[in-house]
Amino acid sequence: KKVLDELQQAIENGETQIAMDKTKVALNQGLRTDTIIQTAINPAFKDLGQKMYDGEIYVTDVLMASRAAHAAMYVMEPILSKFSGATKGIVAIGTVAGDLHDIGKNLVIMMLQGSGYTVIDLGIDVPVETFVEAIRMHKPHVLALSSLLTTTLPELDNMMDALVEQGLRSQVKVIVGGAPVTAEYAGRIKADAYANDLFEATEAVGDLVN
Ligand code: B1M
Repeated sequence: KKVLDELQQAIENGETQIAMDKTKVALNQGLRTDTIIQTAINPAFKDLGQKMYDGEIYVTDVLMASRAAHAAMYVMEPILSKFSGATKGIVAIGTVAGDLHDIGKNLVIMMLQGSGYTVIDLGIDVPVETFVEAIRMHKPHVLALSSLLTTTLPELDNMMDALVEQGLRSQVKVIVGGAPVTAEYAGRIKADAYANDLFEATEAVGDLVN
């Protein structure tokens, strides 16, 4: 679809207004949010990641693109988060300490909310202590941890240790995700689940609360 190519391009160019307009056009054409995410937003960042790695673009370019993507996501938010009814469970989510990436986490949040979960978003660069505090305060069924950097992966392990040390391990299920996280890693640190994308994340949370 032409409009999805244009949306991808607008995101890569950091053109916020165009990204919002193209998202509206795509929705008006009857395209589904998951199609928009998978066919325009994800490829934009795959492309940007490669260009960033190759040194063809700067971090500031990626930051501009992130703003455009957030704007596109904001247009889809009312659809992704639309749900009425009793909550299916509480999920506390955050990006681990030292890590500022939140685009994927925010997509996961929208999808979870749209599927009927109450989500407590602790934001980015979240220290282990804050997660622990949130578990005590909100008693979530699931703790969802996002890590996008290989350098912050050990934070996932630290979090699992903290849960055991604080006597909270049996009170909460843990799901981990983010580009460098693998099912193998999740198994090694004894997390309860791993998800590769927002769809898997929502399905896995469903399994964990039941
Ligand atoms: Co960053 N960055 N970045 N960056 N950045 C990566 C991750 C990188 C792979 C790029 C590269 O070099 N090719 C690389 C990491 C290398 C590594 O660790 N091996 C990298 C680097 C190096 C850096 C900096 C160090 C760059 C610098 O300053 N020199 C710096 C670090 C800052 C920090 O965090 N301390 C940095 C900064 C940034 C920006 C701020 C510019 C920006 C982030 C803006 C923001 O998030 N608000 C940014 C971006 C955008 C990226 C790339 C290009 C795209 C990430 C993204 O949003 N993807 C990324 C390259 C790449 O991934 N291809 C890159 C789209 C998003 C929808 O996908 O986040 O994977 P993703 O989320 C998916 C799944 O992973 C999963 O579901 C999501 C939706 O399907 N998922 C979960 C995610 N969390 C989940 C949690 C779950 C379940 C599933 O439950 C718990």
